[in-house]
Parts: sequence; structure tokens; C-alpha cells
Amino acid sequence: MGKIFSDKEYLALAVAEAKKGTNRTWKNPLVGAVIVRGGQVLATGHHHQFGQAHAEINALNHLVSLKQARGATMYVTLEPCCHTGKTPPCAKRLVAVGIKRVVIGQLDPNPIVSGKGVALLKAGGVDVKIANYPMVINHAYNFFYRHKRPLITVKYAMSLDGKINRENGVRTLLTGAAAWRDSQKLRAAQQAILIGEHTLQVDDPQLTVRQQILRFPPIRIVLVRNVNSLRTDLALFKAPTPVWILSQTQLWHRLPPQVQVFVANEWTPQTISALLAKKGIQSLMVEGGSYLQAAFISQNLVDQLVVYMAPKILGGQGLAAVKGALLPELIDFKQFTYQAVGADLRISSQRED
Ligand code: AOF
Ligand code: ZN
Repeated sequence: MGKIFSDKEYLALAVAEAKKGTNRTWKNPLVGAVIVRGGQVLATGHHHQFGQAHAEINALNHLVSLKQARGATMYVTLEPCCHTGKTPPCAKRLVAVGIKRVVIGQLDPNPIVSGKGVALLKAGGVDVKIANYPMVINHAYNFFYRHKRPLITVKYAMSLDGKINRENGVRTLLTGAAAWRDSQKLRAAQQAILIGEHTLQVDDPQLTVRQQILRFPPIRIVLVRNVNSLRTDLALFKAPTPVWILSQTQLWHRLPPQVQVFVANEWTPQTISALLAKKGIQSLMVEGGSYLQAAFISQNLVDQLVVYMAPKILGGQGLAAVKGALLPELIDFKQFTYQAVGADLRISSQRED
């Protein structure tokens, strides 16, 4: 007789399975499922990609025979769905194949499912346990449905004297290759990234993910005063992935087809966040510059902070990393992690409500 595992251990296995879909499920959550009978794991499955089969269905398809499902327990990281979306409802299928017990990591915060998946299982005679497993995946997904806006990360690199350059308007290379790779990873996990006009002019960045091929790369968003003043040879326009320009003026000339323009009299962190919420964007990373970062921080619209600190003192007349943030009182960040990346120090903090 081998060791009998606990519900928690099987859920941990389901979480590990879910993580295999990292950066591929886009607006869908990572989900993993494990089918167990008589202390034996019979099959595992995960949600591979946005638009494709759900984890539960993949796990069922991995059984040697569907008959094995009868009387088995399914461990699944997220409440099985009850809606017909891009695929038929999972909860219905679990009932139909005779799954006897379902242990769920967490309820689905998406209102099209939330609680209704459990109800459907129970109505079908399935024994349901909600384990409230500690949330270690789908941070942005959960945040989005709880707060009705994207999870906002502010990321910047700075010197030991808290500056981003030596002279305003001039790009200073601060951090090394390891920090660059790390920030690429961070970028790959975002649904949108945002920069201000000044950063666009000074850095002329591509804002793409170069390290991996992504089916759903982050939307590259730029905040500008007048879209018509943009040069058409910007590096930003060379890559074919979507670009959104938030402008105060209507567009009157042609831009490449991947570019979409949104117009408002004034753009603020709140109105930007509201636009993204309306578009169903669950995560945003603000990547500069100094004034834009300050605006998000001033409005308390920063949920995660990632700072790379280079072991250099710039001195001079450079810009502070967060310039002119108007705060009623200082922000005391909690839950810090410190990590050496090459010669630089990575400091990150999550703010939970
Ligand atoms: C599950 N298992 O593996 C996933 C679920 O557009 P659809 O049809 O893919 O539905 C997306 C919604 O379904 C998503 O927002 C979430 O509520 C749920 N995702 N549910 O039972 C899965 N990926
Ligand atoms: Zn489903």
C-alpha cells in the first residue's frame, strides 16, 4: 500500500498542472485538474490556451477509458464552469461521466460562473468540497473580478541616488542583462503595458517581448497629447502586435493597421484604468516615465511595485524615479522581496487590500 495523499496534496499537484499553461491562457485563468480513484492518480490535465478545452475536459480525455471516471474524485484548482462559452460547460460533463466527488481550490470570481458551477454539480448528486486553497495562481484574474479594474504594476530602474537618468531627456543605461531578462519575463505576463510620451520620444522603445513567442502579447499603450505629432518611423510601429494610443486629439493621418486610437479630453490614471477595465484587460504594467509613475502612485493605483536598483550614483540633474508624486501621506509598502539579479538589486512589493 502506498501513501494516501491528502486533499491539499492533490490540489498542490493540480496547481502544478495548472502552471503549465503560464502566459498562454491570456484572459482565462490557469486551471489544473487531477482525477483520483482509490488513492491512485488516473489522469491530469490543464487549460492549455485561451479558446481551447478546459482543464477538466483535458483530464477526462487523458483517462485510459472514460469508465474510470465513474466514482472517482476530481481535484480542480478552480470551480468548474457552468456556461457555454468557447467550450461546453465542464460541471455538466463531470456529472454526466459519473465523477462522485469534486474538490475545488477556489470559487470562480467570474460572475458568469461564480457559485453556479458548484450548484450544478450538487444538483447532479456530486459531493463538493471547496478547499479555499491559498491563492498562488491567477493573481490578476482574481484581482480583476474582485476590484473591477486591472492589477497595476509600476516598474522602473533607478540608481542608488534614486534617479532614472543623468540628464533629463537623455537615456541612461542603468541595469544589466539579467535585469533586462527579468523585466522581459514580467512583461510577458502582462495583458497591457503603458508608457508616457516623453519616454516614447527619448527611448523609442519597441515594447515587445523578445524572449518568447506569445500567442497573446501585451497590448502596447502609449499616452500622448496629440497622436498626429507622432513620427511614423517609431520602433513601436515596426512590430505587428496591437498598439493603443491614448490621445487628446482625433487622428487625421494614417497609422499602421495594428494601431488603435482612443480619444479623451484628458487621460488620468483613473480613466486609463476604467478604459482597460471596460476592455476586459486584467493586468497593466506602467513602464515609465517618471511623471506617469508618479501619477499612478499619487492616485493610489499601484498594486505591485518592481524596482531594479543599479549600483551606480548618477548625480547631476537627472530625473527622480518618481517625480512629483502628490501624496497626502507617505506610502509604506509591505510584503517586500529582495533579490540579486546580476549586479542589480530587484525590490518588489505586492499591495493587497
Ligand atoms: C473551468 N476550467 O480550465 C477554465 C475555466 O471562453 P471560455 O469558454 O473558455 O470560458 C472562459 C471562462 O471559463 C473563464 O472566464 C472562467 O470563468 C472559466 N474558465 N473554467 O472550469 C478551465 N479555463
Ligand atoms: Zn469549464
